[in-house]
Amino acid sequence: MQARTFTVPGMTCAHCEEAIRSSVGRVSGVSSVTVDLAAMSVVVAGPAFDDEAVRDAIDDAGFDVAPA
Ligand SMILES: [Cu+2]
Repeated sequence: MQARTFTVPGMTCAHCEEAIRSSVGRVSGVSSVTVDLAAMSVVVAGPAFDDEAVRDAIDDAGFDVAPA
């Protein structure tokens, strides 16, 4: 099991949250996506996933990931 927290400052509402959840949820090896709008965080967990693929999925949803 692997978990990473990504900081995504551009999320403002439930639609943003859903867009991220749906896009990141399709990444291979991801089993859960937890979005916290107030904390601007996206916590991704799963058996094995590629950080870069998650970043790309967040990007595809129309959001920028803050540099770690
Ligand atoms: Cu929104």
